[in-house]
Amino acid sequence: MGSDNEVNDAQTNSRRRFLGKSAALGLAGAGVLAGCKENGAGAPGSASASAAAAGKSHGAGKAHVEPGQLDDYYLFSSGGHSGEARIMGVPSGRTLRRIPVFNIDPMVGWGITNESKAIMGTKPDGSLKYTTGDTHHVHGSYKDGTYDGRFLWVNDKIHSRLARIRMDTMECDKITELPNVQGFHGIFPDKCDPVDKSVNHTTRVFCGAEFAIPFPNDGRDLDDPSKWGSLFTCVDAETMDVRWQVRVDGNMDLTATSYDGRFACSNQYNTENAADQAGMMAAERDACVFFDVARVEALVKAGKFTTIGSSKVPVVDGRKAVNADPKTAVTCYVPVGKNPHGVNASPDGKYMVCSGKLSPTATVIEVALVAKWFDGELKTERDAVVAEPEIGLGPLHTAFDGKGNAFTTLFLDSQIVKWNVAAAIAQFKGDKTVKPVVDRVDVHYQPGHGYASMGETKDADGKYFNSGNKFSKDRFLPVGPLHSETEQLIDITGDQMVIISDHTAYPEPHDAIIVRRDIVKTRQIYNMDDFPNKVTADNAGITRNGNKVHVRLMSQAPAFSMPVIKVKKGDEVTLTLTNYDKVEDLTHGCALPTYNINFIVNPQETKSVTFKADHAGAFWMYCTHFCHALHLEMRSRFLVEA
Ligand code: CUK
Ligand code: CUA
Ligand code: CA
Repeated sequence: MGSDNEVNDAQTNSRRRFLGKSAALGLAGAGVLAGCKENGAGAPGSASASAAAAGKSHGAGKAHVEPGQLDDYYLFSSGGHSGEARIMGVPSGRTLRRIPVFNIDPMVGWGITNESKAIMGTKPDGSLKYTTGDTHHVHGSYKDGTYDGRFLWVNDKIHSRLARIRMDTMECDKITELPNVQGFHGIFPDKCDPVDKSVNHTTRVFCGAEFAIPFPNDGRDLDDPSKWGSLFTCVDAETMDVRWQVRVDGNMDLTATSYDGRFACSNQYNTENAADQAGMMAAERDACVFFDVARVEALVKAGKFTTIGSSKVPVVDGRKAVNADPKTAVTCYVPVGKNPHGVNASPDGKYMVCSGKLSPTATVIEVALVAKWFDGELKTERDAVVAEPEIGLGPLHTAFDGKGNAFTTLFLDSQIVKWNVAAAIAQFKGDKTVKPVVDRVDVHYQPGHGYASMGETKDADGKYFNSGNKFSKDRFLPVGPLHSETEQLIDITGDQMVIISDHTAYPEPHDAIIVRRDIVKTRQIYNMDDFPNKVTADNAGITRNGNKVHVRLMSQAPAFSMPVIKVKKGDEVTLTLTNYDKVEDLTHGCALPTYNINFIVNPQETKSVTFKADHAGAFWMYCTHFCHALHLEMRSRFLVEA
């Protein structure tokens, strides 16, 4: 009943999209792969695809969450070059919250209040150091191999910053700029302390840098990129200080950590250390570099490091030439498929999977064999590879169901492929009877990241997989040249995958994690005592010190504590506002015309702004957040005398 046509259309679209893509990018290597697909090698089984379409059409009800009912999972996603992080409900796809991090957000006043500016970082004149960000990866803090609900971390690729979000308030509380790196892309928290194994929770966050730059980047070596390099960075999870860095050969991309705490690793698509695209695709294989974290820290302790420029951060040399002896090496470069993209740890803790991107394969690396290499008991790094199944074109990221299956996004094929890890290993060992690929499903279109419910923890439950698609084309009502992205939710409980819903996403989330709702415990209201600058009945009012004026204001629905606030033109005004309402969800806003002030205070919260009163006149300071039947009447006169 038209389902075959739909499948054909999807495949034609996918092919057309791919051709457009490869022509536009001039991807010579990918063009060869396309020929491979048209010849049928590694082609998606169209029989299975139509069977899928026939049998996979009645899953839609599973995404429906009745009015008044709650979702089973939180989805925490990045927001790409919007610079924010986001929260959705799964399976409903309801948008629950946007968390400003590296961007300015007038809804909450992020980048406007003094408190948020202090977290974001300011220039000597008090203005923001950066107003842009590019978030790609969100990961949560761990305890006993699963999420503990304390923190989320998210990267900024543009300015190489790592941000932390407190999960009790879902607000960013710290941002750290990494020294001497560019294109900071992959992040992953450790799951247990690499040195003190009794500490079974996240202590460090690892950061991979994608772009090579001169050391230091102050104008030297501009014409000799062969001297440039990239650094792997370790940030302390509690203090958010940079602990150390490791210089590598080649670049880094995504990052993962082993469940036992010993290793962090990063896939490398530019082992060539090339400065142009052709050069980056020159080698037949690239690598996944593993870091023995305890060994790095022993070198730091022993003083065996250098520093770069004005940075005091210890930099350990992880390049191959000085790490040839496995027994003292801090790095191990395991060869993987050409220009790999993701690296993901399987929930049983045994494997790391790198997707091939320019190779139609995934490379499975056994963590225990990497450990053997570092112990001097494995002949070559290559011997840590235990499988390399052919899965399809343009594999990018892999997720797991906790039942031995992997789900990889195929960007060029516009598919999700489900494959069995044990079968792939058996096939690699020479068993010709096994077929690793279990199922394929067309997604719409060109998936980037894919992630499964609890899939990056030992509690992977195999319920949902979300495909974050990079192109939506015809899936939604057209809204102009800029399209929404499509997030497609897939039921992965059965042998066959079933797409159960399409959700829109504002461009453009990359990665996300899907977290069981019982893990997340948020505050209902703030604790007033957490704010040292809180306004009290005793200190409320106006104080003046020369031309510095401090206005201390309270809000309680439906009024601000002062109906009239009078200052003089030229004053530097600090306005501190404490919300005295205690009712959950009773937020007030504070907007001041002409002065570009706009922020909110949640129940029992305090925030402040500082500005120069450089316009004389009468300005109505009003509440922006609908709070009461008299919300519109909740306003005060801010008078600036000439
Ligand atoms: S990257 Cu975007 S789809 Cu930044 Cu994780 Cu792979
Ligand atoms: Cu207070 Cu609206
Ligand atoms: Ca390469």
